[in-house]
Amino acid sequence: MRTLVIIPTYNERESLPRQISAVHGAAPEVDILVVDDGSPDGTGDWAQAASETDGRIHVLRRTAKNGLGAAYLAGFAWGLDRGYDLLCEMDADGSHRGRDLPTLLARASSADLVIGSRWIPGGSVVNWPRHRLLLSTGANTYVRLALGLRVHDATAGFRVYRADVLRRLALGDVESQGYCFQIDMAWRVLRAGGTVAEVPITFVEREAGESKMSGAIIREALVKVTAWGVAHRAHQLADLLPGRSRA
Ligand SMILES: Nc1nc2c(ncn2[C@@H]2O[C@H](COP(=O)(O)OP(=O)(O)O)[C@@H](O)[C@H]2O)c(=O)[nH]1
Ligand SMILES: [Mg+2]
Repeated sequence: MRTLVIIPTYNERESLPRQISAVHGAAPEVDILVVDDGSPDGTGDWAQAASETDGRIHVLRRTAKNGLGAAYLAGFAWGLDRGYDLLCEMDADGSHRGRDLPTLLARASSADLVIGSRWIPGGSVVNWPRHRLLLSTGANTYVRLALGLRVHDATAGFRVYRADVLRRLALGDVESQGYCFQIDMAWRVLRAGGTVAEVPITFVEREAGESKMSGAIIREALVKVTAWGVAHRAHQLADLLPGRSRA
């Protein structure tokens, strides 16, 4: 299986070298694509230099900070064009441990999407402040209620997709920019008839650099999930009305 680990970066100069070593330490055979959005701190320059000495490292340099969703979509297109079988998502900041990657990759033999989950037995979060724990558990509860999504960690960003499921999705229609992208993608995989598996991971809060989580990102997720939920429930209700049946 040819595997590509996509790492989106914005100002991760300190964390990225350690993340790449951790990934290659645990899975030496995988290729890595860094998708940098013009980080002013030189992350893209570092990645470019690293790619010139290690053939497993590649860089996609974009000019403006356009959000996590757009960075991943560009990374998926790059990887699908080059025939990778598995496309992974991982953060640059050390939160997703290299040592958990082989477990996710192994599980992808029997699932279209594998999520590294904090919220199933065996999963955990290290060093998160209370407000981040509440945000994550609250968001996941809301997603389950609004969309009926049977996933425990729908916002998780440590994932493995089988290339064939990504090819079946209309990726050009995905508009989610921030972390809502993760929910959007999990829901699309399930609606396309794909299978989603979760494996427990230990998520470790970053030691260097800053989180890009913001009020705008939270609002985008809340507004979008609510709109999708209303449309989904209206559709379910319409199916129950007399004289209406599923085609
Ligand atoms: N290319 C790109 N990467 C981003 C953007 N926003 C966040 N990231 C990266 O996405 C990953 C997760 O972001 P982070 O700020 O750690 O979020 P948190 O873990 O939820 O606090 C990190 O590797 C970030 O550098 C963006 O707009 N563009
Ligand atoms: Mg982080």
